[in-house]
Amino acid sequence: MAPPDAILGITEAFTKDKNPNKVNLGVGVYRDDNAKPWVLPSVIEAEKRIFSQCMNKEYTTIIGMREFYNKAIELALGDDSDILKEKRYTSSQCLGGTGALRVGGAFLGLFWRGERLVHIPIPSWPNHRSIFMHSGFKIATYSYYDPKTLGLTTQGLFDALNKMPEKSIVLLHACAHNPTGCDPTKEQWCEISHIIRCRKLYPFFDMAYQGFATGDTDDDALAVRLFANDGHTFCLAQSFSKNMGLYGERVGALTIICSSAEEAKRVASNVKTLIRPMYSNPPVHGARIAIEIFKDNELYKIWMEDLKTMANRTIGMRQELREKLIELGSKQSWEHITNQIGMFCYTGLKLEQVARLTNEFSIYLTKDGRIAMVGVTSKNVGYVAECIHNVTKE
Ligand code: CBA
Repeated sequence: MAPPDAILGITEAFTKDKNPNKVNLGVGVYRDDNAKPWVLPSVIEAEKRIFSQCMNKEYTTIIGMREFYNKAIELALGDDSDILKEKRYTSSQCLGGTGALRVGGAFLGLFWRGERLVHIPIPSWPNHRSIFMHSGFKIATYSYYDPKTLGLTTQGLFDALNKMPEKSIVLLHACAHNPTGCDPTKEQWCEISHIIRCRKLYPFFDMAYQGFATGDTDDDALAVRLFANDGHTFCLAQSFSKNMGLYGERVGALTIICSSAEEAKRVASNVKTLIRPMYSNPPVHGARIAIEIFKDNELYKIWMEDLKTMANRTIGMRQELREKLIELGSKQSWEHITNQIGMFCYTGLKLEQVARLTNEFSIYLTKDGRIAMVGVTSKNVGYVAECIHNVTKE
């Protein structure tokens, strides 16, 4: 038997639990204040429009729908991007962010496996390691987070980048780092870009949370746009699972930024040869939803509001959770709960404390102490705070 998945395995355990107070803070999926899945109003309207058009169910192309992937990359780079004007890129519709990472990994693996290492931050989303291993790469790690300060280890990160062998692939979380919720500042991103250029490293951005960090898609694209302006070539995996709430529809995009339009054509031809034997072509429904939202100004505005609704509810819950812990008399500051951004809070809870939360109180979270803030609601925040206080007081 293989072990259960570090994140999705938690939902399986949660489902079996009979405790009426149980709370699932494992997987990063947004919940409304009644702890129910939330279908975005923009998505509901987009689906109505799709159904009214009685579209056929034909296969799309190997790399999916042009209207989708062109708008996806525009969202990431901004519509005035030189890369787009010069056609120095190739994009493909993929199966969520995971699919985009996997196709990108396979493409790089075609040429560089055995030659180059993929460097992943410590900690990172556990699937990164598996995805690049399955793409044929050996994995190395780099310093990112300091458990003592519960924040970014700026110098540790710069030193690690400076020591990487030339031409290494560096996996970077574009925004709302999972699991820590700690992102570099603009100045730190500038320095990261500078080191990456000097060391001739190859960046691979994973952008699973655009719009989820600050509630603003442009602000969250800061790092990717900075690298684009600095002239890097890189891979970018985008997910629309979180920001459009299209989890099970599997909507994502892979873009490979190239040094010329001519190179981009050659890259695109190779990407097609990888996707065809993997899954032939992507599903159409979820991407059609995204297209409806992208192409209509009114719907787009509703989507932007939806994003703010999700981001603001999550930020509000961070505040409440911290206040409740202080009210309960916790001696710790819990400042990091409100300092961190995105879907998750990296609580700093130890393995034994996590085990107690789950075994004694039916609060489910990942073993590294990460809680999905998006699963905390005004109804369960008191219970979550009490239980965290219970396992953290001496
Ligand atoms: N990259 C990062 C950094 C992620 O956190 C996730 C999702 C993905 C995959 C890519 P998609 O569903 O579009 O393939 O996104 N991570 C989780 O939210 C969860 O969905 C999480 O709880 O960590 C998962 O698959 O593990």
